[in-house]
Amino acid sequence: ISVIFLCFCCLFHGELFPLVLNFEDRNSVSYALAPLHRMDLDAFTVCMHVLLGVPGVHTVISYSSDGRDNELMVSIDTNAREVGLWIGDEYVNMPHSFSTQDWTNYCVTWSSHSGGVDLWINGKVGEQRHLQSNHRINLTGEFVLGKDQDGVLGISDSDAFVGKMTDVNVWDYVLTTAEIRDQFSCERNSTVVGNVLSWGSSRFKMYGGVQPLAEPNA
Ligand SMILES: [Ca+2]
Repeated sequence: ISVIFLCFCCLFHGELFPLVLNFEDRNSVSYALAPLHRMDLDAFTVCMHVLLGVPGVHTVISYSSDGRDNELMVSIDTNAREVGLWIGDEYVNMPHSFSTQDWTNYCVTWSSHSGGVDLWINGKVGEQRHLQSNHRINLTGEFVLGKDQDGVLGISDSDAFVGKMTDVNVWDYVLTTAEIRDQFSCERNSTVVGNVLSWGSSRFKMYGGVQPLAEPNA
């Protein structure tokens, strides 16, 4: 078990600053735990920069509560070209036509007021879907990065993340279009880092083959 303080990292002038998490394979014990601020969410934005290593389904971030294995989870399916979102054990898929082998910025926003879900890829929004209006997400534990969390202590090795990720942030509100584009282009203002999960100021615990990379292209 290693506990490492992650430096601020961000896309800037085409380069990624440290720090990047590297998930080399689908090793079942390879994941990271990210602390979260305990709260009830009635809206959120989750954003990330990822470089996917192999085709398939990649679980980026997951959270399970006492009663729900899939209280909050975001996965990226390169074969189906869609992003999957679980909230409160209900699922919606967000198809898109985007395809790349390069670093990509994904954001997913949700608001319980309407249940509206939006997917942003590199600062461009897709068609709105709906999920779990009037639901509240009770956050009490930790986020799992790179694996699907089931139960309080369970880690599933299906749909494991393979590749590199950085700038995984979670906010407790829906970012505006300008804020989404700011975090994509890494404008250094207060909205770049999430207030629920704060990349660069949170201490992460890494297990198995997850490695921090100082140089993302090394
Ligand atoms: Ca789960």
